[in-house]
Formats: sequence, structure tokens, C-alpha cells
Amino acid sequence: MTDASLFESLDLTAEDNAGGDLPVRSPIDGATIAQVRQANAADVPAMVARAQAAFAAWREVPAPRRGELVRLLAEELRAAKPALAALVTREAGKITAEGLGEVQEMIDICDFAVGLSRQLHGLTIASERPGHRMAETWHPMGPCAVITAFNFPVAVWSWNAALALVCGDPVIWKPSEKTPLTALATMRIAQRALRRFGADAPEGLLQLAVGGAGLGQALAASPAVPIVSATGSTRMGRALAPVVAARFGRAILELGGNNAMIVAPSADLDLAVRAIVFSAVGTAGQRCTTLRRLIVHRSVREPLLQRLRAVYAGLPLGDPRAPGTLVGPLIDADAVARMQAALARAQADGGVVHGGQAVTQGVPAGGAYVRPALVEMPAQTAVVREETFAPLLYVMAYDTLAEAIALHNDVPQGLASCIFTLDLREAETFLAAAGSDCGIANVNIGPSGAEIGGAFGGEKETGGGRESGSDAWKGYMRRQTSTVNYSTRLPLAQGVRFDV
Ligand code: UN1
Repeated sequence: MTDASLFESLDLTAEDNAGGDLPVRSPIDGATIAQVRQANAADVPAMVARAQAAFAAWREVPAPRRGELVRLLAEELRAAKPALAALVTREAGKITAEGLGEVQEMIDICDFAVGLSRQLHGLTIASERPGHRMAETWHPMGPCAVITAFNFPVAVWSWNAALALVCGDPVIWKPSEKTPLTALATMRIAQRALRRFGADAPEGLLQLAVGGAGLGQALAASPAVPIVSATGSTRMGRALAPVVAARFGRAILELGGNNAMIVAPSADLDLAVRAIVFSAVGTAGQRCTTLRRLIVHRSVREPLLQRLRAVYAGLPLGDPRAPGTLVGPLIDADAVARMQAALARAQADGGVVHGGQAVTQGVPAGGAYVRPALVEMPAQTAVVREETFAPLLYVMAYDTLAEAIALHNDVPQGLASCIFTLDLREAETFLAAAGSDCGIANVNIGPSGAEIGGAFGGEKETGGGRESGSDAWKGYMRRQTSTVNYSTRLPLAQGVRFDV
């Protein structure tokens, strides 16, 4: 399919695709596929005012009715799935299966949110006073700014937007400057749902702000935006979080990961190899959940490495649209340069590098292709403790589980983790209080590819936020505790006497 017919099928107009000042380059071949118009910090007050006006109306629409809008959004996403997935592939470089998976993740969270729209439950609490009732109610919070990264250019918006919408909050979305076109297409899909939904949905409920870091900072600084949900690098979070905190806003942060797998002596190595390759090499190593560190028991290190080296040597790499490709391009040439710099540092630290070269033969010219790297490390040096957003897997050895867990937790990030073992004691130790310190801890499953039903996020430099499933919706609402006195007396709590 040509770019033009793909854009047309997603309602992207000539005006969207040309004439703007932000060039959109496909990582597949470096081609400029669009020139998108940008907003800037000066546009933020008007956008926020529109969102505030939308909030005044939307918070009064009953939550199950708000859920109906999200149900329609899921229907429109189902209809647009192949086209939107193809655009994700074109703009972000994901292989076809992963582009489709990303849109499916959007559909899944919408379905989840529809059910949730009838389950925004609060507690009732036993009052210590006679004739009194205590309860908590969850109320809409206000406009929610959603700042997303290039690597999940549409799904992360949907995790936030589907919840925010049923919770009664308008959304202002600032996508990555590297992937504004998929964001525009997603807004067109949402507009189809809004049109079908009708007049209950106020103008300004869902807005898009394409632009640079200044735009994100302006949203973070606005006191009329009570929630700022930001996904991206720890560097971005470090710049943004103090701005939100300074005005007592709520930040939901999902930042860097440096995810590890412990492979124990009893591990099913067939399973482990498949999980390692998917989670280290999938999405060309550009998931926040990507497997970056392998901590292997010394007794299985050699056989595992042998198998991995064989699989890595034959990985089908190239145009992500071609059937059979498993490794597409990195997002751009800078990402390749950062990977090469990390490999050089690892080598200087005594690492033995397998693969990792930039690839220009047998791949589309102009794209940023690399052979995934395995690096045998003698120790967890400084470079291993950093997140390098590329298919770069460090391999280290351990002797005791305690040593493996200590190594595992000795990084600044705390997103996703896993252990491969058939030993119940080891598995439970890894999941226990003194085990993995991550927000996600799996057994016999890799660290990436989470379902939407669980809360998603992690600790330490990952930022502590939770998005997606479980009770992450509470992050998008304000909790109100109410005590109602239906008696004729006024007893005070804690037995305080105050007679007037
Ligand atoms: C991300 O990389 O920012 O668990 C999100 C996963 C996906 C989401 C990744 N469901 O790998």
C-alpha cells in the first residue's frame, strides 16, 4: 500500500501531511513521509481552557454513559486496526505483528474501561459514632495531560485516555515529536467515535498537541491540568516531575527500565530462549520493558549462551513490513550511535560483544538497522546500570540466588523483572518482599509484553506511576471521604467533649 492510500484510509488529509514545520521520517528508509504542523507553549492556555470547559460538562455525564464513548472508540479501533497498525509500522518501524499488537492493546484497554465505567466503586466505612455513615466517592479530577514516547506511539495514549474518559477527565495528548502522524490518525478514529456518540461529548474533550519539550513543560506547569501522565526517559521525567510537584499536581510517571531475567539451574531452557529473544530483540529492543540484563546461573551459562548465539546469528532483520522479519529498524541514526557508544564502553569494561553492528546490506537504504547484541560482562559496570534503548543484552553469571537478586536490584530503575526456574522456593523468593524490587515480577515469562489487566509501571527511577489495569483508574479521580450524621446528636470523634 502506498503512503498516500494508507493516509487516506485513516482520514489524514493533505493539510495534515504537508506544509507543517515538523518533518516525520520513517525509520524504515529515512523517507520524509509528512510535514506536520506544531503547537507551542503559547497555545497551551487556550487548549487548557477548552479542556476545562469540557470538564465542566463531562463530569456530569454518568460514568456508564461515558463508558459508551469508549465502547464506540473500541469499535472504531477494531475497524481501523490494520490501517493504524500499518501506520505504526511506517512511522515507528515496528514489525507488522507488533504494530497489530499495539492496536490490539488499545482495543483491550478500551474494553476494560467500558466495564470499569460501571465499577468506579468507593468503600463504605464503619463509623465509630452512632447514627453516622462514612463513605468514599471517586469524582472526576480534571484535564489530564498525556505525554507519550515514540516506541508505543498510540497504545500508551489509550491506556490513559480510556481510563481518563470513563473517570470523567478530558485529555490533552502530547505525542513524541518522532511519531505525530499515528497520533493524528488516532484522533481521527476518536473523532469517528465522538460523532457517533453525539452531543453529550463536549468540544475539547480529546485534544492533540504536537510539539516539542516546551509544550510538555507548559502542560506540566499549568495548575488547570491536575494530572500529568508521562511515559518516556528518566531524563524527561526528571525535567517534568518537579514542575508538576511545584504546583502540587499529580504526576503519573512511567520512565526508564533496565529489566532483567534470572535463569536458574532448573530453568526450562527452551522456554527461556524463546522468552529472551522476544523480550530482548522484539521491537528492536525499544520497549521500556525490554530485557536488558541476563543473570544466569554459572552451571547453565555456557549451554544457554551457545543457544542464544545461534539464534541471534540467524535473526531475520530488515524491512518490518516484510513477512518473516523479526527485527526492524531503530527509530533513527542517533539511536544506533548511542548503542555503538554503549557497546564500546562495555568492551572497555571487559565485555565480550557478539553482534551489535550497524547493518546496511540487505535492508532498505536510509534506515537505522543494527544486528542485536549479546555482551558477556564480567561485572555489572556503570554502562550495564544504564538504559540503552536498543537490542543490547548484557549477560552475567551468578552462583547463589541471593547474589542474583542483589545484582538484579542493584540498578537505578525498577520496572519489569522475571525469573526462569522450576523450583517453587526460588520462584516465591523472587516474588517475596526481599526479592525483585520491580513493579512487574514474572515467573517463566519474559519481562515485556504485559497484558492490560494488570497495573503497569515501576519503582525507583521508573517513576512510581501505575497505568492501565487493576486499580490504576484511581490515579485519574479524586477521592472524597464523606461522613453523614443522620442522628439528632453531635458526638465528636475520638470522644472529644466540646459542650457549648
Ligand atoms: C512501553 O514500552 O512503554 O509490556 C510500554 C509491554 C507492553 C507495553 C510497553 N504491553 O511490553
